[in-house]
Amino acid sequence: METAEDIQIIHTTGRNNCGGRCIIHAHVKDGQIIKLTSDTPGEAARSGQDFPLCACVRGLNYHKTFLSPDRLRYPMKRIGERGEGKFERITWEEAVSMISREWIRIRDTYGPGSRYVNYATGVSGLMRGNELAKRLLALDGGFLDYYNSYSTACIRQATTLMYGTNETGNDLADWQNSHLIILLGHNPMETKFDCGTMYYLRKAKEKGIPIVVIDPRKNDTVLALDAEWIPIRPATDSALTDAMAYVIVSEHLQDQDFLDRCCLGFDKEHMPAGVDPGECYLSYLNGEKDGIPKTPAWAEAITGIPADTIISLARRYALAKPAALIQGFGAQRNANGEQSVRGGILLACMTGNVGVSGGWASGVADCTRHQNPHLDLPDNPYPMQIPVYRWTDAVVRGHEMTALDGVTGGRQLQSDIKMIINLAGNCLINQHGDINRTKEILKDTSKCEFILCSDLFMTASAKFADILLPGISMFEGENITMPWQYGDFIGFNNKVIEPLYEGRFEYDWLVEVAERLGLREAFSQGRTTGEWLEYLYRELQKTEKELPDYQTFKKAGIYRYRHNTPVIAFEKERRDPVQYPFPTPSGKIEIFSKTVFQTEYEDFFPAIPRYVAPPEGPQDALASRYPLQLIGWHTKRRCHSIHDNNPEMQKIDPQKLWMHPLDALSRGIRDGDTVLVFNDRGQLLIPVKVTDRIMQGVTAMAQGAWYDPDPSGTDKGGSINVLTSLKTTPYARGNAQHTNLVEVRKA
Ligand SMILES: Nc1nc2c(c(=O)[nH]1)N[C@H]1C(S)=C(S)[C@@H](COP(=O)(O)OP(=O)(O)OC[C@H]3O[C@@H](n4cnc5c(=O)[nH]c(N)nc54)[C@H](O)[C@@H]3O)O[C@H]1N2
Ligand SMILES: Nc1nc2c(c(=O)[nH]1)N[C@H]1C(S)=C(S)[C@@H](COP(=O)(O)OP(=O)(O)OC[C@H]3O[C@@H](n4cnc5c(=O)[nH]c(N)nc54)[C@H](O)[C@@H]3O)O[C@H]1N2
Ligand SMILES: [Mo]
Repeated sequence: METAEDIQIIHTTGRNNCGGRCIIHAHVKDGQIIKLTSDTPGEAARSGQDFPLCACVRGLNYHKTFLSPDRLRYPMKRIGERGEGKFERITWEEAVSMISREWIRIRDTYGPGSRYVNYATGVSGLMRGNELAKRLLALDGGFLDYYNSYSTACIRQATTLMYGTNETGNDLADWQNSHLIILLGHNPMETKFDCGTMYYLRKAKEKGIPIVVIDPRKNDTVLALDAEWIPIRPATDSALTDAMAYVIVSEHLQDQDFLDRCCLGFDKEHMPAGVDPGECYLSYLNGEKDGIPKTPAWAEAITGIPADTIISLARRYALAKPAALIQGFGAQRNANGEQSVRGGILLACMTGNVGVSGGWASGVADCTRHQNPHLDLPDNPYPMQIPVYRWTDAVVRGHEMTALDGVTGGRQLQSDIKMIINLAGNCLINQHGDINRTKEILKDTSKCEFILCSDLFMTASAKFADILLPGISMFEGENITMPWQYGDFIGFNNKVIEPLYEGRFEYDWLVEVAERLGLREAFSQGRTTGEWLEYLYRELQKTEKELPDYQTFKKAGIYRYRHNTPVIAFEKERRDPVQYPFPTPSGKIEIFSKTVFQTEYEDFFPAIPRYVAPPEGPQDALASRYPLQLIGWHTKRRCHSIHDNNPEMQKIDPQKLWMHPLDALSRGIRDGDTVLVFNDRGQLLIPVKVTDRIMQGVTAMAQGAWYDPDPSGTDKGGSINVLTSLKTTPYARGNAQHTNLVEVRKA
């Protein structure tokens, strides 16, 4: 019989790139994990917290994903063509020698700017391979760095453009004070940003606060909250916000006092000096230059939302006082991404919902009440950076790239990328855009000469490695985990079991590479991973006085702060914008940006929030050949590409293409049929789910499925990035992976 003494419970937290960071209790018997449980409402209440940091179905299955027998077992070197997936076993000693040799050769041949560490979020902990590799490269002469993320390129840059900061969120508990909540491109029932969002939305619902979801799909959040659903054509949100603005102005519902005191560029009377006042937002809205007033009828033709619905939504939002228009990241991973964000912020300003309880300034809405621990990078001697989504460009034509391509920190890159370090990431292939083009670029070993990967599995990216190393999972080593935007806690990964096979944490072999470079001491400062964690925790304790001692924290696996100051973003700026200016160039919220007005971009980017018909949007001429819009979303069954190889997770939400019944009918397609989805970039096979949960003219498939091409190059895995484009957005140079035109036919 099993007794409690046989079973040891070790506390840990999730550490992939899911905002959830749930508490995991690992039940261990004879060195094996027998099950995982999580935080409960009762436990949370006992420790004085409103809600538990509770694992979802993925969290409770982490061991089944990460300890699967498909794990990479030992270091390997490529023997076939690059990307073919043929490898031969080598020793760790050989691996470290080969890495060091290539590292030095490439540095000495092409210079530090030829070395690049790919975006990678498989280990989103304090100690993570990609950041540690950057640390070593910085000590060794430098590397080409990136800015932006695949997550929030447009929303972060657009929020800063208007408010001068990303700290635009109230605390979530404040939603209880709203009279109306609008979720724009947000599906928190599936996409965890944290454990609080759904808790507080449910409370709002119970209180009777109306909730509206604007999304091309009737997403799981609509169902979970029994919310109102307004379907919209993808990449047209800014046409909706323009028309709502039009209604608000026509009916004199705007908070003119707030606009006059706090904003720049709404009307002619509040424009920056030296700019034609006719460039203001109101002139655009009334069609003073283009002759097109941005009426609800105008927006209906673009967004597919009936004019009456737009009118009623505008009135409700303007009159609710206060109301919260909350943006997810879905509408900004779009070819019109910056504008969708700016449109939301504009409406929050017009309705005076900024700086008030129950309101919401919109934008990315960070609300940082506690600092996270962090490992400082030494100064990078190579000053230039590229937008992250442009790394494939930098492999092909880096030496030509300039500010027009989004290069910062210098005039022009000095080199193409010749070495890529990809540790715990699948953005080399699976999660980056246009897989066929990316493969073609990476296959050519005369372009990027050396690719180093570390992962747990033979992913699509791992297959492109020259040296492929086995990592360790969250159960096999220590780390500290940090929340996303509203966490108010820090977590600890306790070591639960010994590393499987020959797996090693990235830091441990990087120290050996450092040794070969003569940088061991500078790199490691004599610390092991565990010693770094303790050191960095103690550094944090200097400012976060509430933190318990290290051993207590470690044993509990979590610390949740008890003292959180209530935050209403921009309260003082709203009250007294003269004494407390917004951190923008003008000190006001910049509805009109003079900086943008005076800058040259590769593609058109206006100085005001306004709809611009995007490439591959519904109005693109390409729609005559590829008439269906295709978006992705982040499914509950995966964290990006993680868990796709876990059969238990496959059952939860089988990979399917969502298609409206009328679009299916006109193509002779029936529910369950396998279809071919294609455009000029590629094609894939996938079963269809015919459903009225998606708007007519739009199709969708969850992002993250494992790319699995047949010999002719047709993907059988339902991996959306076969169809996505590498074209970046005009201002942020962000990834528009939700903006694609395709056609679908029965296979
Ligand atoms: N379960 C799960 N949770 C996750 C992740 C995961 O992979 N799995 N990933 C985490 C990470 S790293 C991130 S960055 C976030 C991602 O969070 P988000 O980017 O917010 O998630 P998405 O599912 O891409 O998009 C949210 C919603 O936007 C809708 N949408 C798409 N295009 C448009 C549009 O043009 N307009 C409007 N109004 N809506 C649109 C989609 O249908 C979707 O329902 O989630 C995090 N949480
Ligand atoms: N079309 C489309 N593409 C997208 C998105 C989209 O919405 N649409 N979303 C984008 C977003 S928001 C993001 S954040 C990126 C995410 O892109 P990635 O950061 O590439 O995310 P994952 O797919 O989670 O890849 C993590 C990798 O780490 C490995 N891994 C997991 N745990 C460990 C570990 O402990 N050690 C080691 N060594 N490896 C580990 C996993 O096996 C996996 O290969 O994808 C982007 N790509
Ligand atoms: Mo992300």
